[in-house]
Amino acid sequence: MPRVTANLYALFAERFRPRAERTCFVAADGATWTYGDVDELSARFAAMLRAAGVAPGDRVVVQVDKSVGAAALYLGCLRAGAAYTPLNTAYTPDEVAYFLGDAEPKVFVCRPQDRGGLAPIAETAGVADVWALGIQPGADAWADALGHAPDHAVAAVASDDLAAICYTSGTTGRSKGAMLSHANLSSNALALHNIWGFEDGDVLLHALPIFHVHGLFVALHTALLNASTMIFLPSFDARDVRKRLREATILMGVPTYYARLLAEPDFGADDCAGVRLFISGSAPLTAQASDAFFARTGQRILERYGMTEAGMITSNPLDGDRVAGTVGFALPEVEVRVCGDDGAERPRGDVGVLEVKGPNVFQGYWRMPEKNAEDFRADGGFITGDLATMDESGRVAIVGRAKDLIIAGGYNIYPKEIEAVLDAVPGVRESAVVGVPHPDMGEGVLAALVADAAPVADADLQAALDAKLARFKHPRRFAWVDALPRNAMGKVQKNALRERFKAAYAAASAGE
Ligand code: MLC
Ligand code: AMP
Repeated sequence: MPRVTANLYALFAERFRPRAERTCFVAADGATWTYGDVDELSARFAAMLRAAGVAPGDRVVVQVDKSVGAAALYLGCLRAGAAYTPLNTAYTPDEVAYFLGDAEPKVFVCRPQDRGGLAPIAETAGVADVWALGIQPGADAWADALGHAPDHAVAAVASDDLAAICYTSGTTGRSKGAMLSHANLSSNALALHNIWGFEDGDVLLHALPIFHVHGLFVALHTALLNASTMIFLPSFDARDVRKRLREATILMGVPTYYARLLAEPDFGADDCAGVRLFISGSAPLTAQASDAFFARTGQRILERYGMTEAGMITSNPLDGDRVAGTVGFALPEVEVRVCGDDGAERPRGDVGVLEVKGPNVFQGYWRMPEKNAEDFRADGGFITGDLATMDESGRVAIVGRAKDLIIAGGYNIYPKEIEAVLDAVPGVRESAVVGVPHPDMGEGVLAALVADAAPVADADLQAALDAKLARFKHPRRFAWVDALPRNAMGKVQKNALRERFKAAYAAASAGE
């Protein structure tokens, strides 16, 4: 039964409207927006979306730089009942073409500088409207929104109606749209706001991108629920973040953020004096990094674990032991179990695949019934593909991945996608892509290649990658081998490659 109160925006508004005069966003240049301003700007975007014919359930695909306008557009989509579908700004036109064809949005919003190149792609995909959105109101959709009278209505939705579709790459090489409902997002936001003890006066230092779950849902939602001020930085720069930490009480980041803060000379307790909570997730935080941060600042980073398909799943406790190398306990109302391939729960302490059930678990992959049949148990449990252990107290540690996935700087990279591009390069017989330790990004991407005859020039491999894939996915190391190691079944032994090339990035620096 559709209800206004089931809309995630209604939950935020209920919390922040009584505090409308409070500062919501402080931009990098010091410009500020109150909660009242953001409420109104989102109502203008909602009016513009409605005027463009966007109806509840329609997709709005967005590939823009982080800005207050982008956040207000997201909130406008919630108000209009549209399914917000964010894309990483690093994706190439080729990748965008796939997303537009798959999501079939009513509106595609891109960066002003990309519009010329992407409009024909959107047209081919049958998208009715292409808008450009810059980081300031200019000759763009932000300025157009300001020309619309605010439409304060909030669409009535059912709790399982879609609020967002977030694409995640897949082991098959085809990206999948994870369908997240209003109830998925609101239940997770409320749980995190509660367990992380948000207080009046908390200020969030928001340096994450807002096209993925971490920055868009975990960080933004908890702050909105608390009517907290967000210091809204366009991206993570260790020096800027260090400076702005003095105004913040909470920082959320991927492990690379903490590695980069630790790499700052003299970074220490003085920088963090006002911060009550450092949170890490999206990739494993090593016990070594956690201990180094503790030694330097006196603060133990709180590590939590989640994924696009289920939002946050487990968290170390706010009060109580934050144990390095573990991701803590299931969130309230969330059930996790460590299972064998047959779905039977393993004895405590044994390694198995983590399965999750609860109000946070997504509605399935967009238009992929076969994938949904594979990844869900009959009781609604979702198979995460992460290998985990659970102790007697319910504390979970992520110990590996059953899925062939690399995580670099908090971005997921699926080897299959890269192998398909490399295998198609003339002169390449076959390839295998693995993640190996990287001092800055956690993992670095390495391609082992077998040549038909002589090795292909790096420039030719690079040209093929440039044409197809976002740069963060590109291998920065190519290793030519006589043959790929295979087991008796003929399957490539990626562990052997990871072991052989484990030092490939040992001397790499940030961004290399
Ligand atoms: C940038 N580059 C990367 C990269 N980010 N390479 C690998 N992995 C990454 N994550 C490359 C670029 O392609 C570019 O290469 C070069 O680095 C410099 O680009 P940049 O944009 O200046 O990089 P930088 O600002 O240093 O960015 C690194 C970063 C950023 C770690 C700060 O990637 C980041 O903010 N990551 C956060 C990701 C995140 O939000 N993950 C959450 C997913 S949700 P070239 O060759 O072009 O120069 C999720 C669920 C959960 O996982 O549990 O939270
Ligand atoms: P994504 O699909 O981008 O949402 O990434 C989700 C994946 O990130 C999970 O399935 C895990 O493999 C990984 N992940 C997230 N948080 C952690 C963590 N704290 N420790 C280890 N892996 C993590």
